[in-house]
Amino acid sequence: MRNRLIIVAAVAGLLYIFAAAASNGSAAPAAKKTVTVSVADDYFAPVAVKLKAGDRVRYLWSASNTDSHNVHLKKGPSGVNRRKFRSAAGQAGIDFAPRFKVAGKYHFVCTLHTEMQMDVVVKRH
Ligand SMILES: [Cu+2]
Repeated sequence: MRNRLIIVAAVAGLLYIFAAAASNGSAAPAAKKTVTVSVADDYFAPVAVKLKAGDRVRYLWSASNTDSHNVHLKKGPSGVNRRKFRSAAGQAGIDFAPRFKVAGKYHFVCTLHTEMQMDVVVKRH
């Protein structure tokens, strides 16, 4: 009886190990994701976003804005072209969805409202 229990436990353990190996070995690369950040009067939401390299942020200007806003990269990882992380300014209807290829910390501001700040942290895969 005790032997049977040991065998059952051993088989369960092996199955667990095989399942773990299969999920690690054959897993497709994680799908790229897009995180939406609201650009509103006068704040970003959320103010902290975590991504993996290759993901995007879609900045979505709130339809109820009465102020004009922009999104400008103030500080980013070395080697990143800051001009690619600069939106136009406006109240609404702006399309800005940069992709983050380089790992590191990105600090964004609205240059029209210095209290509007947010961070994107990008990790390597
Ligand atoms: Cu603003």
